[in-house]
Amino acid sequence: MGLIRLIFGSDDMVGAPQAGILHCEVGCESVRPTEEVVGIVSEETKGWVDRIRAGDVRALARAITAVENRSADSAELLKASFALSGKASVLGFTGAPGAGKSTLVDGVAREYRKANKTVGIVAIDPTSPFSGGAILGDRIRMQGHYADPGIFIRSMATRGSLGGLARTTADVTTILDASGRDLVMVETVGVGQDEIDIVKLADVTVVVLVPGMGDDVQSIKAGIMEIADIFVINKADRDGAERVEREIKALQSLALRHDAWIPPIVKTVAANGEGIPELVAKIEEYRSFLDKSEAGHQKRIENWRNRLVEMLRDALLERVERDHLGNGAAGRYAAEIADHKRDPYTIIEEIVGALGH
Ligand SMILES: Nc1nc2c(ncn2[C@@H]2O[C@H](COP(=O)(O)OP(=O)(O)OP(=O)(O)O)[C@@H](O)[C@H]2O)c(=O)[nH]1
Ligand SMILES: [Mg+2]
Repeated sequence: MGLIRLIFGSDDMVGAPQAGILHCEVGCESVRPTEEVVGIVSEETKGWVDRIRAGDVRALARAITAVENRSADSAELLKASFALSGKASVLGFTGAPGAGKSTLVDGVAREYRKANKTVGIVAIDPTSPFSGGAILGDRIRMQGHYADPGIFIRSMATRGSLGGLARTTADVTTILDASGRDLVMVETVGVGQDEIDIVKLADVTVVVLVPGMGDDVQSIKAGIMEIADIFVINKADRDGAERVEREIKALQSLALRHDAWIPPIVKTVAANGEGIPELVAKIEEYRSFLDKSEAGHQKRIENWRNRLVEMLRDALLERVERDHLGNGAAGRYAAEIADHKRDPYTIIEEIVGALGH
């Protein structure tokens, strides 16, 4: 149990805030920060977070950029934001390029807006160096939302992502969550390891397939069966939707899940909104399944176990690079090893042994 540096004005707080510091030993889960972040966070960061919470879109955009660039102020910002996060539902959408993910995300966002829910969208741009067009495409398709402050859209390039794409996406999600959005949707292409890591962030993962993929369902089955909570067969206006459905069902009969949920299959025509209300209903059904079954809590614990290890790996490596491998040291070690003057095992022992000193 940690020290929680927070808060004023929460109803269900355990104990009274003492100079802004609350020691939490039992029932920490019920401690929900609401209004202000205090403690070791600087006044400047506090003001920044307050502006984000108040709906200042520029402050939010600047925070996301800081996190993407791992700029010096991002660590403090994330600490402050984390305390305020954990309330949004995170929905992941993944599928092949052009499957209609952006159109679908757009439709789902509109549907949630009807219920007055606020939405943050992170679209991960495909890795191609020529993908400027894709970002633009997303912007144009989603531009209908631009006038609506209830929807915040951010495209993120996969290239040049510092500290790993999955981690950056996770941190951006934390910022959007802390900004008070009810939902955060993450769109990512494909089912490579990176994407799987990204959707593991999500409470609900929607895998988007389209008719005419042929053997593709087969070839990506390991990935999609592992991550899909809901299948969407988009472009159901085209021939072959039934075939894709049969293929998914066949694979489902072989797949094992840790929980009792059988991922439903929803057919949509995202381009004209058909099937979107049904999809939202399934998303909500799964969310309440997660709440009722404790599976959601377990899923979050499991995700954090993985993320913690990743974060620790990044942090340790960063530190080793800074303290032990700078000023050409890495090159010197490498040359010594290549020339058989020293062995790498001893060098690693020395470096690791020096950590913490
Ligand atoms: N026929 C048909 N076309 C659709 C449907 N949904 C989307 N499209 C079209 O498919 C194309 C790709 O849609 P996007 O939403 O950009 O797909 P995406 O999966 O986000 O694409 P990337 O992000 O580039 O991987 C667009 O031209 C859409 O208008 C649908 O249900 N039926
Ligand atoms: Mg897209």
